[in-house]
Amino acid sequence: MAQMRTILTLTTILCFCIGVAQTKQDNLLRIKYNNPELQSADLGVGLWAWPFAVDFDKDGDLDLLVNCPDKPFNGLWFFENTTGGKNPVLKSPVKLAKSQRNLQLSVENGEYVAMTPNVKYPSFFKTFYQKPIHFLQRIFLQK
Ligand SMILES: [Ca+2]
Repeated sequence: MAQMRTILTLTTILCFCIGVAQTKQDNLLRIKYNNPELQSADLGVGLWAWPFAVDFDKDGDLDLLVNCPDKPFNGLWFFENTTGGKNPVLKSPVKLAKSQRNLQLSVENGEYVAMTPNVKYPSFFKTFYQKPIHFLQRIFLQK
């Protein structure tokens, strides 16, 4: 009886998820690549690109940083948000630094911090990959 209840619950959850996904998909409009009706350009960086919405220039709106550890545009790229608001217009990218695989950003004490596996880069927007803190070394030093 418990197995039957579990199967029924899982089936209900699955149907709900499919229904929500279908509803969201129906509201989306696919924009054709290189659409001449759009007054914008396509944004392409490269393989395995990883976007971060952050206020890099500290002007109050979210800019776009894209980390691309592969080809053809290896690097950490800054797309400045020039308009703010819900439909931002981004400037052409500026390369800020080299890329790192598995880069993640977070905020610590009001400042952006970057991390890769076992390494933390404090004050990332000022120093990028300088002054890394290796977690394994810190653990060994504390023994
Ligand atoms: Ca900004």
